[in-house]
Amino acid sequence: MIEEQLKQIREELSTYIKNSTNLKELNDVRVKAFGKSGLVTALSKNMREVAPEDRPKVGSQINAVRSELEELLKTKEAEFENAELARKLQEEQIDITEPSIKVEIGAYHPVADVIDRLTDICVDMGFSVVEGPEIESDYYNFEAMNIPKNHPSRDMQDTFFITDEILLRSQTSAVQAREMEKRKPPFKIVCPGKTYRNDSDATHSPIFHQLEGLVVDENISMADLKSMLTILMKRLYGEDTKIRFRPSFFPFTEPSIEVDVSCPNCHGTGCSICKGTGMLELLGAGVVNPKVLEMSGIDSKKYRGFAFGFGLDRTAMILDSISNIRSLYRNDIRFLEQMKGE
Ligand code: FA5
Repeated sequence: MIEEQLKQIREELSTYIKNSTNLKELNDVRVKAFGKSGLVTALSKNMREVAPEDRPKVGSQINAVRSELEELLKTKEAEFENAELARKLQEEQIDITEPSIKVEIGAYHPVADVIDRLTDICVDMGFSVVEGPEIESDYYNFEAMNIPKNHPSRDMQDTFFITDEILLRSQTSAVQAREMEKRKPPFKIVCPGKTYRNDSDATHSPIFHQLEGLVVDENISMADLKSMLTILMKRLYGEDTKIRFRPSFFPFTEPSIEVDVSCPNCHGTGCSICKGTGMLELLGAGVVNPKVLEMSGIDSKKYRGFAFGFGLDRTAMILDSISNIRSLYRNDIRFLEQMKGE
């Protein structure tokens, strides 16, 4: 009797397995066979009804059918899985001959690049890099720099005032007094940052960038300043760079100099960019006026200093042969593309 049932179950379930068309249907057959109330499970439960002497034989017949069905299920399952894998491989095929998507690589802005290069050279020379506020007080921008209120030397820098006492800094020299108040000599600092003046032509922009340098120590002289600047310029522009030191005037340095390098446009022959001189003014510098040291609480009998202020936009123009300062700020993609280099 049970043997008859077993035969019937075996045939019925094998047909279901063979005819199933997907994994879900196959799973339904598995439940139908081996689930809690599955057909094969029920047979095993009914073993009590089999005569004891027949039980081993019937038991092994049930096991044989169980193994056979399990094997069929496994084979069919593998079939479905392989078909699915083949489908995926076909659908998700990557065409390695197709041209790849171009990744656009940007470039450093010439001014950011110059800031990096100059600060790197200065750090190599033992300078610390500091920052100062762009919205500055009249005191730090002018008075602490030995430029009293109503003094004619203020006219050298056409300044954007916010109130009578607050302004957009017209020079990074404003960090000098801030740092002198904070630090004990000897020290060497550089400060790159934005500066603002009411200026606009081929070499002047209302927003531009400077890099201030200040060294305070005993026995500092003009010779130290000149040799330091010469090394710095040659490292920046190359060994054969033409540099010119000119006497100048700044209220906060005494003596003062201005430093020029050969014009990138005419290479020294004279053009409208360099106003016919063949050279472009790059920075102001000098030996720190003892009054400035004293105002910030540094003993000018013991310590001396030198300071310099690079115009970074001009430094970039010379490095990258840019003839108009406005090109740096127009955001013209054709110009920026050229800055990518190789
Ligand atoms: C100063 O600003 C002094 N603070 C520099 C200094 C520092 C002197 C420490 C002594 C000691 P000057 O006004 O010359 O100096 O400006 C310095 C440089 O900034 C100039 O040589 C020029 O390269 C750049 N510069 C000045 N005005 C502009 C502007 N409107 N646009 C672009 N660059 C400018």
